Amino acid sequence: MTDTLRHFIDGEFTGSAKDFPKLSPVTGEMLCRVAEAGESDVDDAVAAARQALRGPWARTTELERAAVLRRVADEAERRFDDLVAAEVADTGKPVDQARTLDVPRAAANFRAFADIVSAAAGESFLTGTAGGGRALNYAVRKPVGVVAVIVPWNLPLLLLTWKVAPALACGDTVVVKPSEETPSSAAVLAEIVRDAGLPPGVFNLVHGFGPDSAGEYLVRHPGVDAITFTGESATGATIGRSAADGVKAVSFELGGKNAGIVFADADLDAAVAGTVRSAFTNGGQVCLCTERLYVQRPVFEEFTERLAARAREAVFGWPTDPGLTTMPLISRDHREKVLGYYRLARDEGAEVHVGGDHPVFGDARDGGAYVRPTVLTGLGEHTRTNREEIFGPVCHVAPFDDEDEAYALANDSDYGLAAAVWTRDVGRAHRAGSALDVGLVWVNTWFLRDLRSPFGGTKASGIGREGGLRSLDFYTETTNVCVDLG
Ligand code: NAD
Ligand code: 6OD
Repeated sequence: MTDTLRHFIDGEFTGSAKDFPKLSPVTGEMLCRVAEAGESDVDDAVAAARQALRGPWARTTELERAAVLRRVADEAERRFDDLVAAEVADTGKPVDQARTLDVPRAAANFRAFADIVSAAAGESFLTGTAGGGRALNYAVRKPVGVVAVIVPWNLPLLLLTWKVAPALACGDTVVVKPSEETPSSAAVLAEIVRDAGLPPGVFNLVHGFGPDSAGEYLVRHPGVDAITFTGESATGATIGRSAADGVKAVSFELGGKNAGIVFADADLDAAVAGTVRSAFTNGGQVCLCTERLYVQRPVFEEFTERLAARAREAVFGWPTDPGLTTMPLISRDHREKVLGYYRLARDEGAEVHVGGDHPVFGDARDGGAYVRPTVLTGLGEHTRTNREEIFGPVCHVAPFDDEDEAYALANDSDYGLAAAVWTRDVGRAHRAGSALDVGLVWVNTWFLRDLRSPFGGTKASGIGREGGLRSLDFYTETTNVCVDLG
């Protein structure tokens, strides 16, 4: 791949005066160059999106838009291999994972929101009037307008389509900006929506960075009505300030420092296997990953040793190899950050049971961004290692004695995204759901998704919820109509 990836504006692929290189996380070699949008490109994309709001798209019904979304899903399935290739090239993730998680979820997102918008009921109330008659109140959902969709690099296509699908279902138009690290699957998606018959200007794509680049130009653009953002909490705060100036609606899905809790009554085989997934999937680069694990004291040592043993067996390879349990981090910069946390953990007094460094392959992968999965113990709750999001394959394990202590430890965080609880006690399973100050609690599982359910975080992990009807609430404006029936 040596071409320059271009923006997609008003139904056409367009370039820019500036571009930047995209490097492979597997080897560090250049994969392609990518156009970097300047202010005028972002102006063009927003203008196209605004214009499309006044065109045929504005006259579509919910069922017509649902039919378009299903065509997009069909087309995504037809382009399955292209999407897998794009996602694997940009991230270095195992082909097996892209084929079973990332790419199927793109089609599923379009189908789910086609169903959700088709089935959504309206609201109406009969109201008494002063004269003894009746008035009818009913709520009309309208598109919120032009939505800026800004997403990160860890699950690029899954996260992009998670926002584009409901926005289109609601009749909005979008300008999307994928991460500078993962431009390729978004470019294939532009071809897919075009070929599925989406009118020009409804879906626009600009590439570039955040500050002083496409991201910043987009969020402060007066033609943008709403911003849906997934990424770091600090970036969310910056975008929030800009959104406040423009009085724009925001939906923020931000960082996590998620707890896992393993009670002594748990099925330990399932808890170990589940924690291997929750700590190390996607190289630990999932906002929902477990970075703090609390294990009830009677099983603490056994559990820690079993988790470390599984991490020691980590399977490295090339993305096309079967059976991989690892992948590179997204970039050398991110690898430096994660290795910096491995050093910090040692400086803060951690015992490193496994990992804490990077593998050496003796081949081209030494130019890539690999680190070893890492299991730590021995750190206090207020160390930086235990408070800051690392976003790598690393988990600190600490003991607890009783249920209240477990919840207190888990809740003692600036973040509040997700928790994974392992227990056979049904009452405790439900108590955990209420006691944990997070947006998502999984019991005896992790990252099991129903796209109709609410998704999002508390505290520094986000603002608002998406998923199911929550997404329809964000991607629409509601007008209440009150008619005096006499
Ligand atoms: P990031 O915040 O650095 O970047 C995310 C996106 O924002 C990128 O497209 C980037 O170019 C853009 N951006 C950066 N600065 C900007 C600015 N000033 N204005 C406009 N756009 C800007 O995040 P990242 O490093 O790409 O992703 C990792 C982070 O994302 C982690 O913190 C992770 O927890 C979080 N995340 C959260 C969720 C969730 O659902 N809560 C999901 C995935 C990832
Ligand atoms: O499953 C989803 O819908 C979702 N938004 C997942 C986020 C994963 C974070 O990295």
